[in-house]
Amino acid sequence: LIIRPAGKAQRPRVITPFPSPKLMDLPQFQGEHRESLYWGTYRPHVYFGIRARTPRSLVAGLMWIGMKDGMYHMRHVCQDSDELNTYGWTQHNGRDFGHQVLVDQGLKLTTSFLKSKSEGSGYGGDWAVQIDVQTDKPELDNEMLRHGHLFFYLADESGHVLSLAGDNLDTDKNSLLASGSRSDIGDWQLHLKSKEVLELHYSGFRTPHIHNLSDLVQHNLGAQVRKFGQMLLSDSSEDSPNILVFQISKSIPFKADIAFVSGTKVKTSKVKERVSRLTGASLTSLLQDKQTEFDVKFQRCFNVSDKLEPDSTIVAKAAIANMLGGIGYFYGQSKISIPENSSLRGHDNFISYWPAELYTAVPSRPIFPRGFLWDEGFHQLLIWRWDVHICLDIIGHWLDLMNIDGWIPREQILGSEALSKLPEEFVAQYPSNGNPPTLYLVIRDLLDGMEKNKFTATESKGITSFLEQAFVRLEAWFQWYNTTQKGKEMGSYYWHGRDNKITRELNPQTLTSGLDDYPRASHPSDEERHLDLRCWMLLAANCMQSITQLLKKDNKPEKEYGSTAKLLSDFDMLNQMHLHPLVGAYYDFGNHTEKVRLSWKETRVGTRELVRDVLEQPVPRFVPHIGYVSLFPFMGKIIPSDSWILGKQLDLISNSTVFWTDYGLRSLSKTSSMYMKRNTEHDPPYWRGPIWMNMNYMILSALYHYSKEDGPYSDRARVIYNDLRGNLIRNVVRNYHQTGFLWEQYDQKKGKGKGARLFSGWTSLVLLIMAEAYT
Ligand code: 6A9
Repeated sequence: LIIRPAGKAQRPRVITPFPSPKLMDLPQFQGEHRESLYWGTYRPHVYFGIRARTPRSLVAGLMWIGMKDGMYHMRHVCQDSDELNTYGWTQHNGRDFGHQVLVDQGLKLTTSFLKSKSEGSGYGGDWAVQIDVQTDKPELDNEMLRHGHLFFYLADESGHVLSLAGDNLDTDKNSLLASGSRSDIGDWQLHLKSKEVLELHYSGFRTPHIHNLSDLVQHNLGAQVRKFGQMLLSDSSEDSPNILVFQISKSIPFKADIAFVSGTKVKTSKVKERVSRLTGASLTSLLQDKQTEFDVKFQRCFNVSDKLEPDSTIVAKAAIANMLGGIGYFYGQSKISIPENSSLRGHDNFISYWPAELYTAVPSRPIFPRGFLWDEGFHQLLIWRWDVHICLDIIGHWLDLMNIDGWIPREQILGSEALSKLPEEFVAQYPSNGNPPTLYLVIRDLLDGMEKNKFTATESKGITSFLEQAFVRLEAWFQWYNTTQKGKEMGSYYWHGRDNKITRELNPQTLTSGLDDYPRASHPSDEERHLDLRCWMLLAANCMQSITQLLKKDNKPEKEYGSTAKLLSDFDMLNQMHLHPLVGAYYDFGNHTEKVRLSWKETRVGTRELVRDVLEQPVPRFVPHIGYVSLFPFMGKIIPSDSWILGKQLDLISNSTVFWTDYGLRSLSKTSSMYMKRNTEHDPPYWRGPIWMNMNYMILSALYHYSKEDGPYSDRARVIYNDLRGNLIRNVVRNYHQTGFLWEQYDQKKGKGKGARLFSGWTSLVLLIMAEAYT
């Protein structure tokens, strides 16, 4: 924070919070709601981790020793390089239960999580973890598969001291491992129980840097190996430890139950009863009940069982379970880039946003374990159908990140654990840059759901009072886009912030649009008209209009949104600005030439670099690439159902040299000059061919819509809809069973999963496709 020396000490505008009551202060998010969501598996970046929704929490987690290429490796933070055969939640309800399976070569771990609030529990209740260690290759003479080594830790982020139960831990006699005290939950205890005799060791550390936990444990073990030739923790502790690590070793198979109980100071708190309820046979049976409950709720929410093969049902459940199990809680300050000429610029070229909490789902636990604005809208399409209170809580957190200008930073990298995942140059957020306002997509869905009586009275009341309080923020958000992203011509918009000085990119990226390297005008300028943004604005205006109607706001804003919506859905105007009448396809407009290429040049003596050659003067024109952007008017259902243009869109979709593949619709037509072209030496094609689930979902939604509209194209839309839906489901299911994961995108040639794996963000929309639940 920058404090001005004299006069009014004023915060720079960009880091000034939006001046209206926060959504998270609404009564619906206090009391029981808040307490019921206190503890959770909110550390999606580790294989198994627990924390509370509070800035400096007591956190718990699991490590184990795995083996790769004959070497021992510590498993802790989700990493592709660990090459687990599979991992992820097979069941999770987002609240008090989750069941995860991890297969690491021959080792099979199951981690089950359960919360329970009973008489005597402290704030947030108690929780338990059952860890089941098995091997499916007992025949192998492999030390790793004979002995399992688990490391379960507790760490207090606020530095409180954790007390070890004793130097000689003997869980046979006494299950207590550790205890402590915190202001949020009172006194607490950690217990370990098992039917088997476990070998137990421990180490204690004192450090504020809990994101280095893997290193701490590895160093401790390394030293032990060197001294004694044994992979066992040292059974010693630094003074006043705030981290305790317990090593649990036993020949495989075995099971260990860990129970965490709080509020233990009070005599009558029935600690013993609670621990025995949360361990052993009782825990197993509680977990079984929760499994059944999950299955019943799954059927109630998505109603897919009669539509699916058993193979697909497994994937369907993994999709929602991983979406819910991937929800995280983060706390920290975004870094905001400041322009070069700004007086705010000190020795750093960024300033910090205010410290903020974010409760959000994440696109990918190993690769992108943090919040992304436009991804979140897609995530919520699934989540509201499961638990609308969780959905509102997440949207509320996002809207509370809005600054006084109505801007919300796109990528949320909050806290040291999140920061440790990526290089510094990727951290700063730009206040001139947007990202598709997909939260309007969810809100429209919620409004629609209320109209169709999909919610209970309490739920509807919750949604309405949420919107009451959110209204000013949603308005400001709309205004931010409508003013800062508008184009030269009335009713036109373009993604601001593209770099027009770039010499290395084949086509300067548009990260703001979410479609990163999807080809746009070759020469960024204020001449541009971006079709996708225009359609997002129509959605936003429509949504704002519906909210004003619902809340019966005075009709001035309603009229404004109504007239914007009318302007943007004017078919003739849309066609004038974006339709190529001969091709029948929709395009962006901008300063463009097709004649660009990358070639190797000697830029300085001895250095050869790949740079862009422009072989022709760009001119203002349509940008002739057919791809996802071209289909936005179709996705927005703007095209009248009897228009020949609708017929043209169906031609393009079903044409296998344009969109169609056996695995879904490709992002860019094969006929495009940028099809599968690298953007720079280091950037392979991303949105230039591969198949993405979020866009396929939107396109299916439109096909479904047009198949039900009267008109000459409804039969054709239905046929294409069924084929496309079948292709998408088949391919994702096949990949899941072959590889063990959902993937970020799918290759358009063979359908193979690519990019990030264990990408249970929008790829999970495959479940809504199975359920035929569309926006
Ligand atoms: C940069 C790289 C060592 C890219 O799913 C999240 C986003 C989407 O919002 C976006 O539409 N993904 C899509 O095009 C992933 C973005 C990850 C950025 C990370 C750091 C350095 O890695």
